Amino acid sequence: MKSLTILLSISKLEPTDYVGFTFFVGCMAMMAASAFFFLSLNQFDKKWRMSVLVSGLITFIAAVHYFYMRDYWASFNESPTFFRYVDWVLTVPLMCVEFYLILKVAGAKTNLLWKMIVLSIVMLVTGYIGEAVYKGSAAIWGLISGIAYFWIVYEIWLGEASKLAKNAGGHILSAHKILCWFVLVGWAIYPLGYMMGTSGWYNGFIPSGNIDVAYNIADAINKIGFGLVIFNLASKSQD
Ligand SMILES: *C/C=C(C)/C=C/C=C(C)/C=C/C1=C(C)CCCC1(C)C
Repeated sequence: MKSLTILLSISKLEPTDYVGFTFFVGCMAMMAASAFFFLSLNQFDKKWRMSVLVSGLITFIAAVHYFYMRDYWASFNESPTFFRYVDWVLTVPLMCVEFYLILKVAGAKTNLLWKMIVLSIVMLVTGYIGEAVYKGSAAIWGLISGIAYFWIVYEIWLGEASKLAKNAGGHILSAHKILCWFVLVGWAIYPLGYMMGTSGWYNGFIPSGNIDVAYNIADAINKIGFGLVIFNLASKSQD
């Protein structure tokens, strides 16, 4: 029903609606970044093209979701949780694919790829259950999601992926390290947003409030920033 109303409504953005504004800016930033990545493709060696293409796909998928999320927010003044998670479940596994793609040169095997994809999907599906389905037990679902998140962090900082990056050295190692910081710091904004929007043991010290601004800022930093690190790696590895 709501999705039908979205299609039919001509939603308007109020000038005082700063949350809606961040959806709008998010949409534009993701579109601009996608154009940038796609149009740069030809300047790269074949072996880097796939990585840059995936960077563009990540921001493009996000741009489309931001278009809908902006509309949803403007129409209902409610968090577009469903669109948010559909976006994440498509883009986060692609970010995991990026780790694999840049480490392939150093001999990364597809089992690393699948491990990262499965972990990210477990993280997001359990997060969605806690945020939208069984809100009463948000803390437990968040915990399961958090374990999957830390597993990913472990994998890239200390596990197989980090060993491959060390073997590769040079530009690949430096890019890998920056991406590791994105996952540890940039991605940590999401569980904080989750705790702001759900109830659990953490409510005593984490303020509750609208979580969309936090998610929107995090998405812009993580998706565009991540893509630029890959872009930079591809440019440097040209010569
Ligand atoms: C572009 C979108 C990105 C990088 C989204 C990342 C999302 C997360 C790292 C979400 C993590 C969560 C937890 C670790 C626990 C609580 C539930 C989530 C799904 C918000």
